[in-house]
This record gives sequence, C-alpha cells and structure tokens, in this order.
Amino acid sequence: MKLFVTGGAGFIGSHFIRYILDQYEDYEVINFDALTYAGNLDNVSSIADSPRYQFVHGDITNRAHIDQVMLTSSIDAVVHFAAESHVDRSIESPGKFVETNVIGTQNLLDCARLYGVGTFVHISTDEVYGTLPKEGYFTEETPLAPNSPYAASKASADMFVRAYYETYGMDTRITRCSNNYGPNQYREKLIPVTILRALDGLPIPLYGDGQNVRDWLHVHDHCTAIDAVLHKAKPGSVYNIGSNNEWNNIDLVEKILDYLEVPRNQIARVTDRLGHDRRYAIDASRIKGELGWQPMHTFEEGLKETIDWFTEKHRTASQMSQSYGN
Ligand code: NAD
Ligand code: TDX
Repeated sequence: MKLFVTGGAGFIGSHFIRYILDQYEDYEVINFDALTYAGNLDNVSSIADSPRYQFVHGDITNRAHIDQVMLTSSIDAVVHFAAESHVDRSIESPGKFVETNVIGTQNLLDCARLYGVGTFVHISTDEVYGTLPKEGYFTEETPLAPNSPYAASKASADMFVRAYYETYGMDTRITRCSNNYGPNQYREKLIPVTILRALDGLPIPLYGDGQNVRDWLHVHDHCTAIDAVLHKAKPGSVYNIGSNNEWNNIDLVEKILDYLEVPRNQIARVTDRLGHDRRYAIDASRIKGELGWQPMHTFEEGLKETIDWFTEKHRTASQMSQSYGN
C-alpha cells in the first residue's frame, strides 16, 4: 500500500508515519507537508533515509502541488492530518484556518477523486461537537456545533468530506479524536507549555477558573485507531476516538508540577480564552465494538514518559545554547 500522508512533519502525523512504516514492512509513505511553524522534520528524522519514505515540501492550499505528486505516484490512500491546529491562533486569525482546513481539504478531495485514490481518511476532532455540560459524552450522532473558528473550520472540512462521499461515492472516512498528548507535541499546547515553562521557572498560564475538562489520549493510541479505520472501516463512516481519561486543567497542571517537583504557585491565572469550551468527553464505543480498537496506554505511564521526554529535550537545548554562548 502507498499512503499519501499530509501534515506528517507535525505532532500526530509524524507519529503515524513512523508507526505505519514500523507496523507494515511493505508499505510506502509520502509525507506531504508545508513545514509551517508547527512542522518539524526532526520529528521524522529516524525514517528520513528509509527507501519506503519520501518527503514532499508541499502546500495543500496549492492544488498544483498536490497534482504534481498524485499525477506521478499511484496512491492507495490519503491520510489527512495537515491543518492549522491551535484554537488560540484561530481566535487571532480565523482566515488562515479557512484557507488551510477548509480549502486545503477540498483541494485534496478533488485531487484524490481525479486521480482515483482508493480511500480518504480525514483526521478531524471532537471540537466539532462543541461543548458538554458536567454529564454526558459526544457520540457520532451528536450534532455538530463548533464554537471556535478552529472547530468551525474542521467541521466545514468534515461536511466537504461527507459531501464527496454522498455526491461522488468516494470512499471517505472521518475520525474525531479527543486531546492528544505525547512526545513531539508543539510547545504551544497545554501539556508542553506547562512542562517547558515549569522547567524555565516561568509562570504557567491557566485560562479562566481552570475547571475546563479535556479527555486526554496518548498519541500512539490515536495512531492504532487510525490504523483500524484505514484498514477496517466502511466508506462514509465516522468514528470517535478517546480513552475515558477526563482531567480538568488545574488538576492536570498540578499533577505535572508535582511530578517535576516545581511549586504549584508557579501557576498564573490569566484571562479566559474567548468562547472557551467547558468540557469534552468521548464515547468511543463504536470504534471499540465495530473495529475492535482498544487504547493501550495508561495516563500515569504515558504522562510520565511525556514529561521525561520534554525534560530531556529541554536539557539538551539548554546545553546547546550554553555551548554556543547564548
Ligand atoms: P500540528 O499543528 O502539530 O501539525 C500540523 C502539520 O500540518 C504541520 O506539520 C504543518 O506543517 C502541516 N501543515 C499545516 N498547514 C499545511 C498546509 N497548508 N499544507 C501542508 N501541510 C500543512 O497538528 P497535530 O496536533 O499533529 O494535529 C494533526 C491533525 O489532528 C489536525 O488535523 C488536527 O485538527 C487533528 N487533531 C489534533 C488533536 C490534538 O490534540 N493535537 C486532537 C484531535 C484532532
Ligand atoms: O496556556 C494554556 N493554558 C490553558 O489553560 C493553554 C495553551 C491552554 N489552556 C487550556 C485551554 C484548554 O481548556 O488547556 C486546555 C487545552 O488547551 P490546548 O492544549 O490549546 O488544546 P485544545 O484547545 O483543547 O485543543 C486541542 O485538542 C483538540 C488541540 O489543540 C486541537 O488541535 C484538537 O482538535
């Protein structure tokens, strides 16, 4: 199988490519990535020399870039991660999110249809469902009610994916995952922000009352779920992905500080995010029941591994800057 993976220099995409090449000895992967601020080829340096891996510096908002690759390569499936992914940036500059997440996805769908790509897996998010009260879970039947420009752009992309299935009969599949954590996550997201600022002795910004709830999933468990959808799901299907691991932000930040033995008074309460969703929680019973997927990582072990990874990266970066006299 030859996969065309978009956004493979980012956090989740890079884990997915490494996982796939490791798991399937005869698979080939093209990593199509624009290398925005969030893309980093260090995330895929361990496979850079593999004969089954090819990096293409391309932009999904530019159709000609996609055409060039799809015209000359026989692609079996697209796995589409590329996106502007940070909610705070979407509040500052929504237009970029429409360009990348909506137009970019529609470009990819058009090209995949034109060049007869078999399967199109679209990586979406639980944020398309909006927010939950204290009780209840998002199921695949929950109506879409995006609240941030980021979530609105992802929901719009989902609607195009659905339309290409309904209108053209394309084999599209959508996954909606909860918050991921793990090594390589870009430093703007809550867990890296907390670890890196704690290590630097800087205030850790906690939005609002800190009681917002997120449902954390290890990135490797997300990859095994996408693998199941790619290989076992039906055309037109939608799957939620999550591991019933809800934490409110204050408890999570304190847990990280305690592990690092950094005093909790480093937390700084700051103005709340506009339109801040109160709670996300995923009902993943469909993917478990229909595709036999199960998460493997416990949060205790996965979070420690993640903190240790960022701590080591921080130590190495500090040594480098000292040796260059910065
Ligand atoms: P990320 O921001 O770490 O990486 C995004 C990648 O996409 C980067 O490598 C970037 O260079 C690339 N990219 C951006 N614009 C591009 C363009 N125009 N053309 C080609 N490449 C482009 O994102 P992530 O956290 O790895 O998220 C990956 C996907 O998973 C996104 O679609 C996101 O919406 C979804 N998702 C993320 C989470 C999460 O917790 N991180 C949860 C659910 C769903
Ligand atoms: O400095 C911070 N302080 C803070 O209190 C940051 C960066 C975040 N927060 C809060 C906001 C959220 O309630 O922490 C929670 C998590 O924030 P993010 O890490 O920005 O993630 P979130 O907004 O929940 O979105 C993430 O999960 C769903 C990803 O960024 C999305 O791409 C994904 O779709």
